Amino acid sequence: MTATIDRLWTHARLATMAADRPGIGRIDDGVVAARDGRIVFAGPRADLPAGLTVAETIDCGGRWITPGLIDAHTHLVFAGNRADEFEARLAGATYAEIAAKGGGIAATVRATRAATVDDLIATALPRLDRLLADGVTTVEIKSGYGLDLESEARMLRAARRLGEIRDVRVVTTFLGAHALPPETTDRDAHIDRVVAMIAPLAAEGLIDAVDAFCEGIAFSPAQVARVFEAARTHGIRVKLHADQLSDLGAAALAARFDALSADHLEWTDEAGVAAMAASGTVAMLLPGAFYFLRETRRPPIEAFRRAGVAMAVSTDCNPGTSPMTSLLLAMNMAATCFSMTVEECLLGTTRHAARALGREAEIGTLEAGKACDLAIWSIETPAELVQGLGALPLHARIRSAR
Ligand code: DI6
Ligand code: FE
Repeated sequence: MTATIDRLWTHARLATMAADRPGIGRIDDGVVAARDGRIVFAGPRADLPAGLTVAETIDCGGRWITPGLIDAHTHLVFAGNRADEFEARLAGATYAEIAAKGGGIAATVRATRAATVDDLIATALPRLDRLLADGVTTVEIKSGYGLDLESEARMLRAARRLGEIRDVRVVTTFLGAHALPPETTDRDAHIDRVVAMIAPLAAEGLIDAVDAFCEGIAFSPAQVARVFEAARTHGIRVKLHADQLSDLGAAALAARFDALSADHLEWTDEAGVAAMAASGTVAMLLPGAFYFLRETRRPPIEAFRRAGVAMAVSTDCNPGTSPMTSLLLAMNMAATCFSMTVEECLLGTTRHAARALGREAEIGTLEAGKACDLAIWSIETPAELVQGLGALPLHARIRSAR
């Protein structure tokens, strides 16, 4: 414990989300102390060491403090929009029919390829700002609408720049194996190109993780495995869009490569759950896409609980299947659509989301040593964060306060 601290938040109720207390780690008369952007103490006021020199004290007036929220699965950077496709689906067209006519992901690829880095930043900023208004301090952003080296690089550069323009931690994921680009019908040839993109993108510091879409309409387990082998060669961790629309054994494939997370998981079977439990792979649940596509098959939440698989929740913000820019709303959908508890939703956007990004040593809980990323809420009880539909309960957002 350092004798001097920069900022001390007092009269707060804390949800530390730390594993040393049950549930959300509730502390009723809590304080958080920070120095050089790091938490040096978070706990009951009575346990705060005496004799500290405090530069600034902030009275929270009984408000709640949680770790800054983490949106650990987004496609935030893209150009254009697909509102026309939404209207067509309302009139009866299916996602597959729209894709067959050159819509769907291909439409976003066309718009994104035509956009400059500045264009991509300008269109992503309002979405990012909406997420920040929900107390998000870390956001993962995937590529995957460029599908050639230059366009993927532009997306990832735009993502990195967003983290400089706004006070938010950005984690980037290369999703070159998202869809087949319009110039080819040869899936294996696209995988060859994706594999070859990893080295130059990694050399430019643009890749924190590698992702793929394992699905009948996207890439097979064998094709995904080739991408993951290449990622492994470069020492880059992987994650996977797995078992969203059908069961290809994708969750087990992710586990075989020690994936940080397997995502979606509506069709994951018991073997997949067991494999994820053994590898410590996080189950990333994305109720926005489930809701927006009016899916009916729910991920095996009860099996994840029984097996002790950590569950995370994110927006999956994307123009086609989850045009959602509220992580609080994603939590509500996880509760209403997937019957997750309030505690699971909150852990799923803090401690477990940090794990899904491989950043659990840095963020996700209020504990000494972690970055001082805080969300301060004008609420009476944490359940309000999950209950609201479009509410804006955030009082203040602190990012690594100095
Ligand atoms: N799964 C999805 O739901 C999105 N990507 C993915 O791999 C769809 C993205 C889109 O339609 O633009
Ligand atoms: Fe996604």
